[in-house]
Amino acid sequence: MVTIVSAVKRSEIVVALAGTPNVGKSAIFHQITGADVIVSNYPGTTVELMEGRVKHGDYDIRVIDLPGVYSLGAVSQDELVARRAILEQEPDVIVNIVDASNLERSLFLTLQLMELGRPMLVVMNMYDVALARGLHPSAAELSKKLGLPVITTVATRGENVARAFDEAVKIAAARVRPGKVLSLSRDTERAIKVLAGEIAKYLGKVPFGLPARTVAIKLLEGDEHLIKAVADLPGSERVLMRARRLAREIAAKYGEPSAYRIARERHGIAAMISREVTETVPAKLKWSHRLDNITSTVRTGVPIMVAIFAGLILLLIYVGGFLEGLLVNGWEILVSPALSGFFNGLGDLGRILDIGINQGIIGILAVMIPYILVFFLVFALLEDIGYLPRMAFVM
Ligand SMILES: Nc1nc2c(ncn2[C@@H]2O[C@H](COP(=O)(O)OP(=O)(O)O)[C@@H](O)[C@H]2O)c(=O)[nH]1
Ligand SMILES: [Mg+2]
Repeated sequence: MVTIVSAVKRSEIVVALAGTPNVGKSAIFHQITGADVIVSNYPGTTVELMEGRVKHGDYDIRVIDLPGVYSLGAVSQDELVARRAILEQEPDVIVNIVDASNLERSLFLTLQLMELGRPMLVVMNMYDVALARGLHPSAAELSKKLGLPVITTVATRGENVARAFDEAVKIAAARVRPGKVLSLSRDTERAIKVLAGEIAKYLGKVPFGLPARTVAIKLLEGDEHLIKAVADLPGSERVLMRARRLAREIAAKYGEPSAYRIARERHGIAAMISREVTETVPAKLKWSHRLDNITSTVRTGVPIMVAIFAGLILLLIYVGGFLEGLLVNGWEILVSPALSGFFNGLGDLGRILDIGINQGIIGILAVMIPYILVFFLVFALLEDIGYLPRMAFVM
């Protein structure tokens, strides 16, 4: 017998943007949706949710900008809304925006989003910031680790955003679900397996159509929202009791509440993936930084200081000497004869004055102006370019 699966063409696709705060979610949301945006409170909460509509090929797309959160726990209202919006609105694709320059922190949320088992795309934004910091996270490597498609973007410049959106729509239309499960520690996985077995066996149905493994993890974490959802179902008592017992065992073994233990294991996975997919290249220093480094470390700074002083002395000898010759000769050829002629006409006193004034002025022209002026000009320049404090530093 052939089962005919309903082939009704879905014309509406719901895309949910999820990510930690400040990863560029809004920047991407506005580029995708343009001006057609509705802001409303999520039902029963004070948390604002933005929604935009846009046409894409045959599809009407509804884009939801979820609150930025670091985790999908049920602790803060933002977290709960982000989670409820995903569980209740059933987006056809979750677009998880991560920060390429701080992957580790972003991936903690990614791991939790993956557990929801919905079609998903990872957008690695802030790629320019990562590169500027000498970080080269590889989209291909990350994709391999997560078992999800990954696209890099620079939202502020609009780079790759249209491609990411195309890809998201494709994933939604094809309903590709993440195939990969990232395992926690062996002990935790054992508890999860036992509890997931109980859930499958005793619970009439799984809340929100979540995978049994995910519900098991949430119950082990003592997640209020999921506990409530499970409590309404037939067969819940046995499952919840088992969950409490397993959570106590984890807590006793590790000396911390099971929720902390599970969070710690997720952090460990996030850190490991981030390390493994990111190549670190020392960022190219700007020339001013390099100059700063070489002038203010002793090994290179002292020779540079000696060279600058030697240069200053040579400059004084040559430029000062040249100016001295110019000024003294100029004075003696152009001014001195006329001055002497004038004073000599005044008799003996005049001759004495002539010698005094002439010598005095020649002294000024020979020393004060050429050497001291050059010296101060050079010092003013060194001060202005900021060398003097560096020189003081190496001394
Ligand atoms: N350099 C750089 N800045 C970005 C990028 N994407 C977003 N930003 C900036 O990062 C800040 C946070 O972006 P926003 O979209 O508000 O983040 P949200 O909190 O995730 O909604 C804003 O100042 C953006 O202009 C990017 O790819 N590169
Ligand atoms: Mg935002």
